[in-house]
Amino acid sequence: MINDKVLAIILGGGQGSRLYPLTQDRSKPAVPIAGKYRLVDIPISNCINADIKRIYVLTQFNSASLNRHIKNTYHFSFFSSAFVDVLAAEQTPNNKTWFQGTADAVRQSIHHFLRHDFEYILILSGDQLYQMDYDKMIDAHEKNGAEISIATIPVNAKDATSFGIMKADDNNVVTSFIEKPDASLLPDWTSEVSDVMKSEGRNYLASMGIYIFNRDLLVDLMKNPDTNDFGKEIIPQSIDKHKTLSYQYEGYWTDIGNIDSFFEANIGLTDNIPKFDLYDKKKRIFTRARMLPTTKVAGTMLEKAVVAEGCIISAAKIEKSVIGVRSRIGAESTVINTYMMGCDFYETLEEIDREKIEILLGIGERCFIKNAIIDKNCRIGDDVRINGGKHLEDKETDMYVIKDGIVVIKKGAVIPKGYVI
Ligand code: ADQ
Ligand code: ADP
Repeated sequence: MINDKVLAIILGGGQGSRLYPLTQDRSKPAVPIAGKYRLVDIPISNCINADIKRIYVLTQFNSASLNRHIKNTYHFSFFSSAFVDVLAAEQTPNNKTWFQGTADAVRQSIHHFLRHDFEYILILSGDQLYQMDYDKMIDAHEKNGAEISIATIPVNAKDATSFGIMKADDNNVVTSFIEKPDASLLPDWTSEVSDVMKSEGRNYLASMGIYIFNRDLLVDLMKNPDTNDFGKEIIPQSIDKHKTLSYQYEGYWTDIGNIDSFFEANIGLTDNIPKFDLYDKKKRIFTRARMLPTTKVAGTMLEKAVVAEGCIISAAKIEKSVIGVRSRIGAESTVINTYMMGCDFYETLEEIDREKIEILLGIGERCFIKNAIIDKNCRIGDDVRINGGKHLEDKETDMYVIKDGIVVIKKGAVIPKGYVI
C-alpha cells in the first residue's frame, strides 16, 4: 500500500553543530543510534508504518554514509512509486547560498516535490525519537478542513523555552504561537491539558516541529523569500490567515538535538520498560539489513545491556549500556552508562599481524569506561580509564570531546594504552 495523498519531507539537519563531534564527518541524519540504526531511520520508519512511502530527506551536508545507508536500506518494488531520496543543499546559478533555515530548505527543493501528485505535505524533523501514527494526524487534518496542522505535545516550564509554544481553542484551532518564549513570558502561555499531563507539570502546548500543509498553501507561502524558518516566521505569520490545527500527542517523544539528550535517549533503551519500544511489530523501526553473525559473550556480567549483532565480548561487566554492531570488548574491562556505536568492519588476525596493529578495534583489556559515547571504529588500548561525569569540564582534544560531563570519543580515535580521562 502507498498513501498517494501525502509526500513526506524530513528536515535532516542544518550543520548539526549541537551534536558535534558525532557530526564531524557525517550529516546529522546519518548519526548512529540504538546500536544498529541511524537517526533518519526513525522518521522514515514512522512514514513507512503509515504507508507514506514517498520521502525526501533534506540535508546541508551530503555525507557518504547517509547516501550509502539510504541506498542500501530502503528498497521498494520496481513497480511502485515509493522512494526515499536525499536532497543536499545545491548550489545552482539561481541560488548561491545554503539553506538559510527549515522553510528555506523546503523552498529551495520545492521544484523536486512539485513533480509528484500529492494533496498534503508532511514536514518532519530528523532528530527526534518517537513512534507516531501520522495517519491519525492526517485524518484529523482532513476531517477538520485544516490548511495547516501542527503536532503538539504538553511540556513543562523548563522545556517550554526551547520549543514553539501555542494556545488552541476548544476545537483545537491554534489561536496564538510564540517561538521559544523567554521564561519571563511563560505565565501567559499555559494551556488546559489532561489530568495526567497536569500532574507532571506539563502545562504548555509545544510544537513537535511536525507539520502538515495543504499543497497549494505551501506553494503560496514559499513565494515569500523573506521567510526562512517554519517556527520563527511561517507558523506565527499563518495562524491568523489559515486554519491551523493543533494535533495533540501524548506518547513518548524526545528531541535528540544535543549530546546530552542524544546520550539519555540511547541509555534510556536499557530501562526495564524503555519508553521507546523497539519490540512493537506494528511500529517497526527499519534499518539496513547487514547479515552479521551473532554476538559472542564470554565471562561477562550483563546488567541492563542492549547488545547489537556481530559483537565479540569478553568484558567483566557491562551495565546500563548500549553496545553497537561489531563491537569488541576485551577481558576484565568494565563498561557502565556508555553508548558504544560499534564498528563498520572487522580486522582479521592476518591484517593485525601484517599491519603490526597494536591497538585493536574496540575496547582493550582491563579498561574502565563510564558515562561515555564511543563513536564508530575507535581503538581503545588496554588499561584505559574513562570516567565521565559532571566533575569534568567541557573540553576538546584530537581524540575526544567532553560535553556536559559526557566523554565523546571521536570516530576512529586511537586512545593509547593506559590513558586516563
Ligand atoms: P528547532 O528544533 O530549534 O525548533 P530547527 O533548528 O529549525 O528548529 O530544526 C528543525 C529540524 O530541521 C531539525 O531536525 C533540524 O535538524 C532540521 N534543520 C534545521 N535547519 C535545516 C536546514 N537548513 N536544512 C535541513 N534541515 C534543517 C523546531 C520548531 C519549534 C519546535 C521544535 C520541536 O521551530 O517550534 O517546537 O522544532 O523540536
Ligand atoms: P554500517 O551501516 O554497518 O555502519 P556503513 O556502510 O556505514 O556500515 O560502513 C561500512 C563502511 O566501512 C564502508 O564504507 C566500508 O567500505 C568500510 N569498511 C569495510 N571494511 C573496512 C576495512 N577493513 N577497513 C576500513 N573500512 C572498511
